[in-house]
Amino acid sequence: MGIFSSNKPSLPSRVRALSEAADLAEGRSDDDVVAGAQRVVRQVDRRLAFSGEVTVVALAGATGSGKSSAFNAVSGTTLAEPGVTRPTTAKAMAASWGAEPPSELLDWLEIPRRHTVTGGADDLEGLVLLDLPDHDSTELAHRAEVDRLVQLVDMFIWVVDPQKYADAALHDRYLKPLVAHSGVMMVVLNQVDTLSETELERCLTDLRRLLDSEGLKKAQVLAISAKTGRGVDTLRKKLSRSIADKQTAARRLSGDVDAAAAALSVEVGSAETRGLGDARLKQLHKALGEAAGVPVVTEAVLKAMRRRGAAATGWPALSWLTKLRPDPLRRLHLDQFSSRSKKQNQLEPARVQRSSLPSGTGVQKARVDSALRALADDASQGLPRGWSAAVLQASRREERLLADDLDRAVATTDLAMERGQGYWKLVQMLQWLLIAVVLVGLLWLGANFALGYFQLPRLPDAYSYRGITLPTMMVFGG
Ligand SMILES: Nc1nc2c(ncn2[C@@H]2O[C@H](COP(=O)(O)OP(=O)(O)O)[C@@H](O)[C@H]2O)c(=O)[nH]1
Ligand SMILES: [Mg+2]
Repeated sequence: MGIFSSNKPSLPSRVRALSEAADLAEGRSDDDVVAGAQRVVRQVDRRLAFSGEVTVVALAGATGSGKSSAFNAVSGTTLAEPGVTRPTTAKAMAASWGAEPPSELLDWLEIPRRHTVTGGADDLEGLVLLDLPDHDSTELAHRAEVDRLVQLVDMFIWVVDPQKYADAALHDRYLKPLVAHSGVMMVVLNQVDTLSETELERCLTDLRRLLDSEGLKKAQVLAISAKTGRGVDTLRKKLSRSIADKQTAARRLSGDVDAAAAALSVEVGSAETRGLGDARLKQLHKALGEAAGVPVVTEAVLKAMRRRGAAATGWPALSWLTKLRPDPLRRLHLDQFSSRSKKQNQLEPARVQRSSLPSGTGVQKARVDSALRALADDASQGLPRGWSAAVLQASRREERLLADDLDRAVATTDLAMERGQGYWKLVQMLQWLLIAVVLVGLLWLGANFALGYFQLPRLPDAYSYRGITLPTMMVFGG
């Protein structure tokens, strides 16, 4: 699948491919995985429909890590209330930079509390900064809101503090599952004013090592103090850069497509599609032919052909006797006259009547069955179980029609009984010629006998060999 190549096709075309794959996998692969892929397709379509000029960045983290403080420090406002008595509101808050607030995008994100940041430098133009609820809140609704928005935002800033940066709740529940999005992820170590420089260094090294071990090498790490303002400028610069190339949203969505495609690919398998083997096809065709009565027809045609050949080429004086025997094709109602043979007034089956064929026996049907199964097994080799079951099912879907089609195929086959009869004519002509020779010889001998009786001179001997005359030769030779 092109989805995994390093030289990736465009995001829209990859989404269409994912959509098609998910639709095809429906009912054949794990329902959750398929639903997940379909959700990603919907989300990408929705997000791409909104302006690419806007980048939505979420400040997320544990209670008291300093999300609200960082929000205020970056925005240069006091919109967020740091350190308020918990629980705080379950809803996220948004601050947007730029002349026009992206209302429709915020509607889609379902964020009711919105502010527009005016004044100051416009290096953050196009940024929508979200202050999320605490992911470790005792309130279920808060955690649910975090989980919902984590699916939708373009970029993450995980705010951690020196005490809880290695917290398993954060790493296991959020960071590791978001590995496909490490390119749009920052981990900000806040409250560094509480650390000595050596402690800070040790802390940063440990955090980096931890993230690397989780496969989050691309995630950026930054130390700030929302209180003293240390590192906040750097954070703003990094944000500004992420916004400037306007690719952050696409990068996030691309990660979603990658993750969904990878999950789906496990369900679909990566087996090469094999063609149908010749030997297996032959086996199936043979079984089908037998079930449809082809050998019976072949046998009957052969017998009929022999009989007719004998009738046509046998001694004309006796050939009527052969015609008295029943035609083997009549039993199968194969003795239909084709328009062509009617003209020639010749018995010639052109078509087989379907109703007259013996229907396949149990053995023959079982043979078709096993040939079909062998073919389906072959074709679905290496596929996950749901898919090989689908192949087998598909191979049987037209089974009812198959019997009909087979009957029709046999019934509409031209038996070509008129072929190969040219030499019958030749033999027939030869027969009559020889009979004529015998008759001429007899007449000749008779004439000589009559002439001798009346003591008249006999006919001159045209030719004789060792005393045997030509008319005698004609009679016996003919
Ligand atoms: N020393 C210090 N305290 C901070 C810093 N950032 C936030 N705090 C304090 O940590 C507490 C929680 O901060 P808050 O922004 O409300 O965290 P939130 O729960 O993640 O939104 C507040 O009392 C802040 O004053 C910082 O950089 N240094
Ligand atoms: Mg807060």
